[in-house]
Amino acid sequence: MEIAPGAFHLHRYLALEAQRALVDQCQALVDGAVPAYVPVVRGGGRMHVRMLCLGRHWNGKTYSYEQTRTDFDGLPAPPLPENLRALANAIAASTGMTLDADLCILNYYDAEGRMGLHQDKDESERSLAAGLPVVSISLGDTAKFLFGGVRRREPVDALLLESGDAFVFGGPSRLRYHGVTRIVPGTAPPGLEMSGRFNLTFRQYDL
Ligand SMILES: O=C(O)CCC(=O)C(=O)O
Repeated sequence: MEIAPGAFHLHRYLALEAQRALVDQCQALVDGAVPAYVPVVRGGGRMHVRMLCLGRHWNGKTYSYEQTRTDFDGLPAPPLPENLRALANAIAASTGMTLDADLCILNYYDAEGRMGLHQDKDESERSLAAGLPVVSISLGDTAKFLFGGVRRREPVDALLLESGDAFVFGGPSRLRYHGVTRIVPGTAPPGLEMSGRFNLTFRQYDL
């Protein structure tokens, strides 16, 4: 469903089996040799998610991308797995947009997890100007997601992102503000045997 020009909510895009495989993969990644961590952003605030960047690392102190986690432990960002890249590109294509994803921010939200209203604008100027989409995949507990305009003060729509949903925003919607106000505990499909929520957002840094 197109909720704004260039913004699509693909409800239940992924079948349960596909979600299960992704949950296992996400769990292995966040517990891997380069583990997820809680970023501290400029100004000193701790984020309310555990984050792992794949392909490129997003530095929460400088709001820019780099190959190693200089704001945390100096470890290199793990590569973006090919199956995840292909999935993100296919989701973008299903909305009529083109993406050759080269990075993913994987976040884990526990029952208290949230993310303030923000724009995704740290990719290259060319990528942003081209409106290359962000592709988001949600797994586990439902999130209350806010999607606003390109200025912070504009009104926001509230929608629920459920397990298996994809959300794509590109073109004229690429710089819309968005955030997560809360997680709804206990709403993950029982077959996933998980609590909390994984969210993956795929982006293409440059053309
Ligand atoms: O968790 C979500 O649905 C949104 C994540 C997000 O906004 C981000 O990673 O920039």
